[in-house]
Amino acid sequence: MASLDLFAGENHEVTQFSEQAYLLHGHVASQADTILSHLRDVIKQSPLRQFVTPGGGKMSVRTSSCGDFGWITDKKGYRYTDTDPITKKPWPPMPETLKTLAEQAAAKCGFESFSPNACLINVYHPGAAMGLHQDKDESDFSQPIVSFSFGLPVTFLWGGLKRGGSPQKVTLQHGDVLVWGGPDRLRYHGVKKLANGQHPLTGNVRVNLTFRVR
Ligand SMILES: O=C(O)CCC(=O)C(=O)O
Ligand SMILES: [Mn+2]
Repeated sequence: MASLDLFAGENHEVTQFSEQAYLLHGHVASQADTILSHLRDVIKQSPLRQFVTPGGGKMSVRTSSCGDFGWITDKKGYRYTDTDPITKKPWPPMPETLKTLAEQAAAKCGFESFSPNACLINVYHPGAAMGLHQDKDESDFSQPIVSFSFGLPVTFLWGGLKRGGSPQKVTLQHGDVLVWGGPDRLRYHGVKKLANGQHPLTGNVRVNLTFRVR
């Protein structure tokens, strides 16, 4: 893992963990209070829920979305929708502050034209995990994924472009931002089971936001 000169002068450390995958340590930590309060508003409108995968299993993570599109799964498959299947209303708008922060993080990593129209909210309680998968329900893979993490730390798994092999392990802490795109856009990734813990801002959970161009 290398630190990049590209980011010299920034306060936060950056780790490049593959060709176009970057960990911006603590990058949104100072905005966490604001971001989490926006999320509370979103979740009041479109509640967290445990989706069922096409295979019939219930996901351990609790999910909602904001933006023009939200990611869903049910027996029919994985996809984006413009309305929340629970409320039957459009997904809550993506708060401008969140969109701007995600765009700025992408731009720092060389993705200047990123303008996300979907933000997936994942809330992990202890024991929740996400298996290795690709983010491939979007239509433009030239656009990166930008991911914010809050609350309890977790081990993020960074695999290859195909299944198999042993993934790299990257610890994600409160306020960390991941950006991946270009040749790394379709990498398999996931998170290990969340361990018990307490965080001053989130209690016993980890919150993850992924910003995408649907
Ligand atoms: O929780 C994370 O860090 C990753 C989430 C993820 O990969 C996804 O929602 O597709
Ligand atoms: Mn993913």
